[in-house]
Amino acid sequence: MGRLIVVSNRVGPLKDTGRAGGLAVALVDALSQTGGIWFGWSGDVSDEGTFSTLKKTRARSVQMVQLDMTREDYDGFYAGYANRTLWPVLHYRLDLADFNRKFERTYRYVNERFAARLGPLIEPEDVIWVHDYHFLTFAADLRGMNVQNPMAFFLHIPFPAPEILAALPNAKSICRAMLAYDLLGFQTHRDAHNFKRFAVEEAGATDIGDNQLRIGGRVVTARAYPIGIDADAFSKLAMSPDARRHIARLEKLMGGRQQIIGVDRIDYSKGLPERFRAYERLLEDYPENRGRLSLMQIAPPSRSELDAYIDIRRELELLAGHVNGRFADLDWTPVRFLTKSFPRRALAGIYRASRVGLVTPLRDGMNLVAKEYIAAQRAEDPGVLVLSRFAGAAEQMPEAVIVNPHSAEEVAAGIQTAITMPMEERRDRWQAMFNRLCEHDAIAWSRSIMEDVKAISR
Ligand code: GDG
Repeated sequence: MGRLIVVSNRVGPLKDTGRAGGLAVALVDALSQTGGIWFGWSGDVSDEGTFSTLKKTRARSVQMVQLDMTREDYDGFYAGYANRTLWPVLHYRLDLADFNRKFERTYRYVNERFAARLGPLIEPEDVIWVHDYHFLTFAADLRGMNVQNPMAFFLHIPFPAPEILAALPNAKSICRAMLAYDLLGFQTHRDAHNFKRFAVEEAGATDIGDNQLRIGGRVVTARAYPIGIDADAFSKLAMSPDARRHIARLEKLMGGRQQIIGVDRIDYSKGLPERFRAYERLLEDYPENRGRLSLMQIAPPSRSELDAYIDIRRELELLAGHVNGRFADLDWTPVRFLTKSFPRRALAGIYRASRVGLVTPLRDGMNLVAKEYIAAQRAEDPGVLVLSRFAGAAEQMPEAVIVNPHSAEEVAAGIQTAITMPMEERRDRWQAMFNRLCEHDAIAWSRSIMEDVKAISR
């Protein structure tokens, strides 16, 4: 086979991938197997936009190639259609979706422009692997330029039930465009199933079994490839001197209390207000925990230019203040809400020092925090993961305490189960999940997608 071309909204890093996490590790591994190009947005807004000179950086056999967007492209494509239309719809939040024809036009245009700029760099033997909801229509644009190379796609976020997606104007045409890929990868069986159902019921495809659809004389594969993390490296990170320093600092601060940890970008999909209310419920229903537990929520802000994100941050500040006002004592703060980010090493230590990992999204493609929390635990005295049934990770981590994040009562009971769980049960559950994480790690994930796409002969 020829080279690999990876396409994603943000590109890199090529070096020091450990800092950026499992996805970068997996993609750099895939790229360095064959050499290739990682293509995407530079992160810069300029007047030339997608007509700008390509920015190129090389590290051994892998080249990063990036281009700018204009302010208008950014507003319509990235802040608009990607994050104000597709993100809410694909996370089942029709109430937050902004259906704006101009956003959609700009989205299609930016996909076309990116395809037009990548086109001349493609060689006949190359395999192309495109990532995420920013580029649903990208393959269709390349096919329109008569590019025949094998093309794979991976969706990092959920693919909703057809009944939800049908509310998106032009959903059929987006789905037909997606069928220009040869291989479509999803986080879970449910997502892959939802896609196949939509493709059959609304977009004229035929399900021919074995994860395959037939459309216009072509066969397209659609199946689940749950993303993994670099479990071994993360586990080692949790024992690094930096992580140990954080563990020692926290242990001193906690003075024998147990810590519950949450780590999420501030996003309405992550179920943070529901989580704070569930924690309040825990302190109400199980008063013996007062003064003995604390919740630390690390929540780096994201997409702060969008109203929905400003609103949720305010709501969380109010809720944290409310719970603290109601329950705090001279020497005890029930909730610590930190709206900043921490280095990855520190995070690994913080996970390890926490007795409960609380991961309760309302919808999540996978949720890597759930996996990182497990990878960071020590075999002798592992913490317990409380996990939303609506995180993709729940399909692969049934040994977690699985909860419905909409029910404060159920999440409170789940946390109570976690903090009172006997050591032997904690160990058994942890070991089963940790073994699975090591087997299905980030590199195994990208290799299985690459193997399947290479097997496709066009
Ligand atoms: C999308 C999908 C899917 C968080 N705070 C800090 C920090 N993080 C890191 C975590 C984790 C990553 O960010 C978040 O990953 P998630 O999977 O939880 O969520 P999304 O960002 O929404 O990612 C998701 C993922 O794509 C992969 O396919 O699982 O469902 O939505 O790695 O550790 N990292 C550092 N400091 C922080 O404060 N260094």
